[in-house]
Amino acid sequence: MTIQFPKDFLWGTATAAHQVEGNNNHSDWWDWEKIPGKIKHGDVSGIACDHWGRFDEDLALMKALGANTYRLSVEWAKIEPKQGVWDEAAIAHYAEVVRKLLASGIEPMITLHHFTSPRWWADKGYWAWEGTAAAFGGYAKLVFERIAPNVRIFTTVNEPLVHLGAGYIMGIMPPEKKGFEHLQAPLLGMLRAHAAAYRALHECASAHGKKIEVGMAHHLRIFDPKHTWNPVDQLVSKIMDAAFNTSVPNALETGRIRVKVPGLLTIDEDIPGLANTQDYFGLNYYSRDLVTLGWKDGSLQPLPTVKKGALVNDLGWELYPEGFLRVLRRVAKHYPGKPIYVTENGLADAVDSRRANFIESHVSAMETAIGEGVPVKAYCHWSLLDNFEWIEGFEPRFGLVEIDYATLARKPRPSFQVYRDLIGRHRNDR
Ligand code: IFM
Repeated sequence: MTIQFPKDFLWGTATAAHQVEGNNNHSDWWDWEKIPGKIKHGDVSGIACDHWGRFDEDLALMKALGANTYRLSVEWAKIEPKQGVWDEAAIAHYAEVVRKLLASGIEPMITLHHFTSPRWWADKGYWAWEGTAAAFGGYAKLVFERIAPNVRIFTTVNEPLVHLGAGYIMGIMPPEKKGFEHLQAPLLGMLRAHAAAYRALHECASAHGKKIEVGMAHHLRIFDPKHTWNPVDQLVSKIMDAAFNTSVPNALETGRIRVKVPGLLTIDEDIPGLANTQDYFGLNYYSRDLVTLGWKDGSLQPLPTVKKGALVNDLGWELYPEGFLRVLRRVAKHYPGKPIYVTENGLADAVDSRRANFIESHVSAMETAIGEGVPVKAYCHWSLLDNFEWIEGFEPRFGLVEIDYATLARKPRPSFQVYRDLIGRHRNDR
């Protein structure tokens, strides 16, 4: 099916500060990643892709791609390296980045928190610290006023449950807490901080006579039962789906966070000021898990597995474009009328043998959804550049553009041209 994409549809790419910029030396990750055994091959982010120093070169790549949006994160640890101390050079840098993007007809989408945190705030207890909502709200205000007064789309937190799940349940990212019992305090704190940032951004925008949209970027996965005939697997996949996919987005609508994983976790709290704090649905979609129940760390737990024989990416994640269509339909049904921005979608593919097809099949799923009336308004491919993939280090290659980490030279992959041609066919705003 070929349909007309909406005239104002945004086509582009996404990155995150720590993964590409380099020198994030006031952040929690800067210290943590240096502890032996934390990151594959002992990689450390270091200079990363030097996106900080080579932004003009990367902007030229975005222009060559024909993009009209770029989702980036600004780094709280660089902007406020010590509590209450704002770094003027960092602020000026980001303000310049925003100015250059706008001048190039590329609409910036700004994320405030993408996994990494200022060291001073980490030391106070991250999201669970009682001063967090005020601190995060103040940071949001600063970002709007000094960096992004002409930006329309803001994301407060990237993938809340991936970030908290890895840091507080699985213990594989800072602050390395392991066990479901650790989740409640940071999750509630994060939701309060989101509400504070949502308010701060909107208050600043109205004071400037601007209309903005604020939300989160939710990582939604398909959880199907491993054995479709097995009622236990059916139940477990439903539990995973409710906890991981719907608990936080629902909370931003209703003001009440409810997470239930029987025997492991029950959270049910009202958060004042949280209701109606997502103006759009930010969607990161990658893959599906086939879920079953099994023993892990001494307890019976939902276990994700990958379909036998499935086409996978270099990290072993199933490539499943049908899931993208399912997720888009579902978001449209559950949050009627809300614009959907695909804030991330991509794959690790070092030899670039699956990326072109991945992009085409996922855009085609989006086309089908739009044809059915699903209000998708943006697609950001993850990622513009190869980058530092957290505990996997630099090995996975998510970039449309290959980075030679010895020289930092950029080389567009063949799939870059495929995406460029696709944008050329579908962009309607010029
Ligand atoms: O690299 C990450 C990104 O930081 C968050 N979303 C998923 C990507 C690929 O794993």
